[in-house]
Amino acid sequence: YTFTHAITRKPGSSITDGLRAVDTGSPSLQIFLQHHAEYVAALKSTGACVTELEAHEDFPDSVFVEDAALCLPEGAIAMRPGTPSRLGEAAEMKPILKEFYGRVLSIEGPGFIDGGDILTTEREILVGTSARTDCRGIEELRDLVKTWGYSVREVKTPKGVLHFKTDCSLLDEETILSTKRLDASGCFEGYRILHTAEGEEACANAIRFNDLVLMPDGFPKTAKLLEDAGYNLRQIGNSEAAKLDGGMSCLSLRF
Ligand code: CIR
Repeated sequence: YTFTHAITRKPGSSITDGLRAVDTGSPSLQIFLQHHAEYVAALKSTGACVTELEAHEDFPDSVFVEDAALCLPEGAIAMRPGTPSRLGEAAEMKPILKEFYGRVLSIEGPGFIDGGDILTTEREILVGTSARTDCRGIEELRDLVKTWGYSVREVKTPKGVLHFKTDCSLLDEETILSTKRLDASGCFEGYRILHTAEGEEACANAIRFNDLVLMPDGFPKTAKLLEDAGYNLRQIGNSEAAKLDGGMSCLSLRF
């Protein structure tokens, strides 16, 4: 959770075509841009260097850069997003990653894997199978990172939840913020778990970024819990990303 860099991409006007599980109305580009600026400012306030890519109108969901790649200290890996409209985002991200990394690998397929299903902790890489990520994608990732000494553990994203990290986030080397429904699957044995408050499951997708924890605003009980636990919390507007099932982690690649 200590990072010197982040990559973000501005939302474009095609954001109104972004994918969503349930239609709760079209996101407003203007409000999304304000929230996005707040988010970028919070990342920058920790001293990190933040690359802000211009909007890519061909890919309505490309503001959610996290799904296109996995960034590790040893190298970056372009993912293979498991939904047709997002598949091309990985190839778009590759040249950008090459500006920072000598080594950029790719998931070639036939499997699929979205960055949102990957939680990297200090001891392992957890990857949830989901509607976007399958066993073959996870196997290919496992082979790629084995040489760098990482162990990949396959877990399950709860049914009806978009990504594994929709329901959890890493807060420090041993602590994970998780919904009760995900924790109930038993996948976090050995970690310290803080549960999102009842009815506030939608704030589980937070990020620890250097000294800050960024969390969507509007979840007061969980916010208090995190503040009481000693985290330096920054609450960021997320109403428009939430209409497209996005949260804090989706909006950046961090390394
Ligand atoms: C999608 O369905 O792919 C986007 N509307 C939301 C992606 C959110 N990304 C993430 O959780 N990592």
